[in-house]
Amino acid sequence: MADSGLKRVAKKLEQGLRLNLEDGLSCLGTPDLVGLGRLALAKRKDMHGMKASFIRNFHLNYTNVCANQCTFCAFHRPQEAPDSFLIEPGEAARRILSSPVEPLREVHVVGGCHPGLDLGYYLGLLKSLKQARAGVNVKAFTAVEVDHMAAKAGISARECLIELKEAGLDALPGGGAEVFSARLRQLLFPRKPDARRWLQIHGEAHSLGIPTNATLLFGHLETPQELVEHLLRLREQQDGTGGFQAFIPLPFQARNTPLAHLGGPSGVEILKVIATSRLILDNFPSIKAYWVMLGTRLSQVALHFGADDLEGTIVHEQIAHEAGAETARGLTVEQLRGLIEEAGFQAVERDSFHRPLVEEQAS
Ligand code: V47
Repeated sequence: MADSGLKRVAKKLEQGLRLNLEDGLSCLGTPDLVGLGRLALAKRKDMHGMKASFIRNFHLNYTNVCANQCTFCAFHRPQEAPDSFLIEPGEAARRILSSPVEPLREVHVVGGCHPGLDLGYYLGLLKSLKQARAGVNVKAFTAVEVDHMAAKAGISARECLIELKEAGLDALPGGGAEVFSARLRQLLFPRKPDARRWLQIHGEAHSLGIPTNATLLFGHLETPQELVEHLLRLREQQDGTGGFQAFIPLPFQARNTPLAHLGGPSGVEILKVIATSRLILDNFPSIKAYWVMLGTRLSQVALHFGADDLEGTIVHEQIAHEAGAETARGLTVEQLRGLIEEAGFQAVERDSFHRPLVEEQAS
């Protein structure tokens, strides 16, 4: 290992010490990609051995109407746009009933902040999905959507989460975090709730026994320092409230956005962020290689750089594809198993709570 910064990181890891901002910057800045990967692989093996997980799931985007109009997003539409849509609860149920994935374990539900929806819509959507498929888990609504629906209903985020849980909410997805930087928020997503609010809503969810995920949108205008600070704030939140299950780094998909000229991060940058996340987020059980945004080929490599989960079958992804993602809209279980096994790992089917399914449950 030629790089002195990475040597220091390796030594701290050997001594069981936590990485700090300087260490994170050394990881991102190292020319020794393979050396960094080795450290992350060792950490990943300590936590998961050679297992890599996935879930039979279905991504449902119930509306593309969004008041936030973030600059990095190609999915949102104004309500009056000819291609805006809103899926009613009954139609959502029909869609998951006709999903080709059997048995479906999880529905991942995310949408825009539609100004016309009230809390009744969200509760109805959850109930309808739960009724349509007995036993399915629903991972729904980012902290940004929870903030939006609570404000509209005139209740606190906590009260809102309690109602959602009673209607069938099992977990919160990790979207909407973007980058915890006031500078970038001002530039790219000024209408979204700030980092403090995003973290507070996740903390409330954890205290109610609702597990959540966290994301980072990277490869646009963020500095390495902003990126590492994002990871450190997540680690601090997890120390306090403990309910994060997985971290999902989202490489910026630039097409059809006002930032198309930026192009998005390179393969090397993506692998460095995955590895750095694994090393800094020592209290996060899982790091997902989100194949939709990484591509299936790089996702296989990411398993060697700290990732331990490939998300799932997904079936019909929309957000990344509106922004030019060239991957399939969904993968079959056989394809997911094939990707994992070809990369040299043991494929493990899991449920929404990252518990491995035993053979007969998994078939
Ligand atoms: O919230 C929007 C981001 C998120 C772009 O929790 C973009 O298990 C890249 O959060 N380029 C949605 N990213 C995806 C997401 C997710 C995906 C898979 C699993 C889980 C989970 C969560 O995508 C949005 C936003 O942060 N996003 N536009 C873009 N152009």
